[in-house]
Amino acid sequence: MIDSHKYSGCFLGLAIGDACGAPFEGGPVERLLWKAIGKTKNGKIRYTDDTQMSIDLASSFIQNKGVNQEHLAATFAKSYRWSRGYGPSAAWLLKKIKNGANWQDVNRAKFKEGSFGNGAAMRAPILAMCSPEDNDRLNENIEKCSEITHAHPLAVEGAKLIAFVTCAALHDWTTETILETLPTWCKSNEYQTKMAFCIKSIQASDAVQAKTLKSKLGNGIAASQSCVTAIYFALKYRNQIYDSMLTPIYKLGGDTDTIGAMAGAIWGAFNGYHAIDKSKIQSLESSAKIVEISEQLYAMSFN
Ligand code: F2R
Ligand code: MG
Ligand code: MG
Repeated sequence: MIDSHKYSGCFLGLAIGDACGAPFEGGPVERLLWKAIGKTKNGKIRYTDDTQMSIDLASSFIQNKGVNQEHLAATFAKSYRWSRGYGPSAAWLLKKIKNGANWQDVNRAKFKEGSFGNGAAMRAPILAMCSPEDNDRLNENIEKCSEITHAHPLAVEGAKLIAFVTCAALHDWTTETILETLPTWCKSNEYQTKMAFCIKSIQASDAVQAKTLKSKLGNGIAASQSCVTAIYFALKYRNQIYDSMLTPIYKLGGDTDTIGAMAGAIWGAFNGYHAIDKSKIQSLESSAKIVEISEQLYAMSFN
């Protein structure tokens, strides 16, 4: 049985990786904006769309005792606020749903195959906590939850990779076993090539230079430019302290909050709640609510 603290570790790892990474995300304009809106009135650090959509996904799953696409789409749309820093296409789509559109009519309206952004992958760790013992259900849930906002095959494949590695971390798989299994989880050439480099780099004794990581794995908002990068960091730093993983992620630049969120969730699933610095947890907005939701997800899976 999985230790319950791995659930709160996973969710807080995601939220803190996101909130602490937000001031470093994107270019000068985004960074300046986050300087202005990055703290709550009582001085807590604000999380972004990555955590908001994860909370929405977990809450909808708890309320419906499973995935209900209509309810989930409405929940995402109800929570939408520009100040959480959503991706442009996701923002457009959620505003349409908020104004009465069916998600099926807008999820492929901007792009023929849907969005390939990392928006489905950044919330995928939650699905690993929803079905930790049932791979078929997990696979099906990822497809259903991704489709609403990120129907593109590369977005779904990225979400699966992040969820499967989170699930392996919840079950304490060895790094060796994860590295052996990772290639079987990659379907497209794009992910296969990146994963081969990721595996070699994790096995190497030295850390890879930031410039090389950026060019070989990526640091952008497309799922194929960020999911493997997050997996590299989570596995390379699994036995080191949380902050020592976040620092090089943020130095990489680009999609820092999302790579921090995905790597943070996997790291938290390995190491649990008690491995995260208490002052970091206290500095995050709504951290008590995040712990409470994690406990509810755990109760649904194991009680
Ligand atoms: N939006 C942000 N941050 C703003 C600054 C980003 C900065 N410019 C940077 O490059 O790092 N952060 C949040 O957005 C990301 C999650 O995005 P999500 O939900 O996947 O957004 P979206 O809008 O669906 O996709 C992102 C953009 O990718 C392009 N795109 C997607 N699918 C495409 C397709 N099939 N064809 C062509 N282009 C496609 C579009 O430009 C989309 O707007 C996270 O980082 C989150 O933190
Ligand atoms: Mg974000
Ligand atoms: Mg981001």
